[in-house]
Amino acid sequence: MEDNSASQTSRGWMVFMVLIITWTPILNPLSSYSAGVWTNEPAGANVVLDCTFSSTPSACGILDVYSSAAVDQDSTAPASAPGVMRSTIYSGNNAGGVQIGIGFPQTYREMFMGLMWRTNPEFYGRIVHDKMFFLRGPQTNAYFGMRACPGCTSRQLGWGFNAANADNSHTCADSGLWCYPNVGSPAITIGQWTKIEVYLKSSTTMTSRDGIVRWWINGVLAGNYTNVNHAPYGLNDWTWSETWDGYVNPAPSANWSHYIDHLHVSIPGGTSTDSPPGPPAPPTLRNVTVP
Ligand SMILES: [Ca+2]
Repeated sequence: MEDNSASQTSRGWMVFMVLIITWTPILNPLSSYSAGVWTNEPAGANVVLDCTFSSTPSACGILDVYSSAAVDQDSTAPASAPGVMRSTIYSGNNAGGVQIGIGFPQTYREMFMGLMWRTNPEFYGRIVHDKMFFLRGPQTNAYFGMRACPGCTSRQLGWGFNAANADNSHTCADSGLWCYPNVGSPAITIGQWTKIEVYLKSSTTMTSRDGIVRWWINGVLAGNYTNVNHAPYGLNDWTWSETWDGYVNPAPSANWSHYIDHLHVSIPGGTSTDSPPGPPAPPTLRNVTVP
């Protein structure tokens, strides 16, 4: 015989547990960001910049070249609400936006960056790639941005080259000028907050094909190249620039805005001289006593 009372009790518990599981994310929607935001940051990395944009970029030591960054409030910002940095090109203009950046006092062989970012829903985009931020060093230039797809709601984040002195045509598309996400295809959605993480390792030389670039979208690995030529003289610069400086054609018919909630830069592995490996250390000579 079935025990109806026991069955009713267990069914009641099951309904209760389902409700708890169902409602927990709604009751605490941002817990995954508040604890361990940068989940792909190498362990032990030394933080050199952590900016909440609760005030101007300069409050974090970031230069605002044109004094055009706006400080807005957005309670939906995932990492450090409500302060956010806004960069806008206004409807009908061929120029606008910001150039903000920071140069570190020394160069590093590796660099990690975490960025919490979104556009506004009205963002349409250029007929060329929409440049966003640069991670670079002396005599090198490369950027992350959205592949050209004006008007698309779903966009692809890739790595592009801006310097003629690095040839990556052996591994990247468009004669080495555009590196697609080659692992996964997590898209970014216009208007929605997105967590972008990047890890870079300098190549030994401009032709050694042993540099590394990886990037993650909302924690999911999107791109992983381990044979690039980039930043052989080290990494020491983070810059955000849409390069909206006079050449946006056709001009936008609505305001286009980028928002940055939080920027985090750290140096994995310290300043190890073995990253990438250099020549072997000179041998230690010892006196040998012959009996
Ligand atoms: Ca913030």
